[in-house]
Amino acid sequence: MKSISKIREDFPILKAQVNDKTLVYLDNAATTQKPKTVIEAINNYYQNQNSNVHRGVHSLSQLATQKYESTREIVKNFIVAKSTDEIIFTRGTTESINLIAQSYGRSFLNAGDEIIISQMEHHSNIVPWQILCGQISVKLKVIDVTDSGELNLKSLEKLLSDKTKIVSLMHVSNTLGTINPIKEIIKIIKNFNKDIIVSIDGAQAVQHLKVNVLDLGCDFYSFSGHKIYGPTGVGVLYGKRELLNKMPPWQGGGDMIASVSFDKTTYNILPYKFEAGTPNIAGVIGLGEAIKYVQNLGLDFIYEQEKKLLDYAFRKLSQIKEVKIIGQAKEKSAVISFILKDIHAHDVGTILDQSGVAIRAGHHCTQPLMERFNVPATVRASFAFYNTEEEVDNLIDGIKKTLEIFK
Ligand code: C6P
Repeated sequence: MKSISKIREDFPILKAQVNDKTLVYLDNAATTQKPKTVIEAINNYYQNQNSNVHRGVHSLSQLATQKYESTREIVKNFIVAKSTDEIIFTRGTTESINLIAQSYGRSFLNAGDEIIISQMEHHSNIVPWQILCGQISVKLKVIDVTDSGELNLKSLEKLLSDKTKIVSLMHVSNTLGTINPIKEIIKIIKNFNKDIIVSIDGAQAVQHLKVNVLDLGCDFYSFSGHKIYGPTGVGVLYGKRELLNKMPPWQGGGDMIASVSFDKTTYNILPYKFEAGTPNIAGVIGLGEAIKYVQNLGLDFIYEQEKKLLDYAFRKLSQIKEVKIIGQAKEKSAVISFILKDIHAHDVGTILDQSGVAIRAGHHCTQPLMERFNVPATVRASFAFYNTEEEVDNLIDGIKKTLEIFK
């Protein structure tokens, strides 16, 4: 197994200087850094393989198509889907969830039907459903979050009804780090009514945990490339083939059609039916490399490494009496949110930045969750396997410096 210092050499940006200090990057939940293999694959595509996919008879187009489609195979194996037909490339988690809402939701739900989400969802798993509610008069119901930052499963059981048609929940919370017991939750939902569609937002999960969509039993699973060490602007929607087959396309254009005339247009087969227009070819190729990188390191190794960092950071932060940690679930991924006395999170973020420490300060696109915990914003440190205990110490030093300044 590679040492962490060797692993860090795979990520050129980790040597960057920020405010005359070596970057301490603790904002991995916002986006992860990219290993050289990903950067090189994207470069190589543009330098040597650039061509459009699925269109050309010429060799370069066939090469680009083969590279693009090989990522679909990599993703299929990575999340253990049954078929590459079930892997749709999107711009990211946000687009994947919008696709589900606009294609499945708009076609198969009726006025009065209900969709269940939770209080901890990211805005991208709230707003697409609210838009749908405005379009077809369906209702949104919300599962509460406990004081420790876990989903209240009793609340879920109370909310399930004959009207429930979709439940859409995050696998791992970007703000609290809570790992939701998704498999158990899906069991509860499907035991209640196997026809309820379960959509999982895996934006913060696939980079930390082994995900097997068949074992989970979900109907849809979404994630973003840039949070799993791949490029921005590319993501995945997994959907069960029988559902995707009966769903209408949500965008029209090139590639998603079988034939077009002014009298009648017929649509392409899966997965192309949902990929209108020239896709993010370089992004998809980069995503394939990113997943290979993660698989080479191994998710067991990644989990162990990040758990050590989480425990260390938790211990160190708990020793500072002015720190209040928000979200203390039993199962957590490597994300810690906290507030520092009454100092605004943005001030903490600015002072940490002066020491080269990058964290996120704000509501993390989870405003209803901020309201639940009665805070306007939090400071969030989120770790990746390439972070070190020394970097956690830099964070702690920055917090102490902030406390000094605001004394
Ligand atoms: N969370 C964060 O700093 P996109 O932007 O489509 O790649 O991902 C959206 C998204 C959806 N669900 C969850 C759980 C997420 O964490 C995110 C993105 C970033 O927490 C940016 S707000």
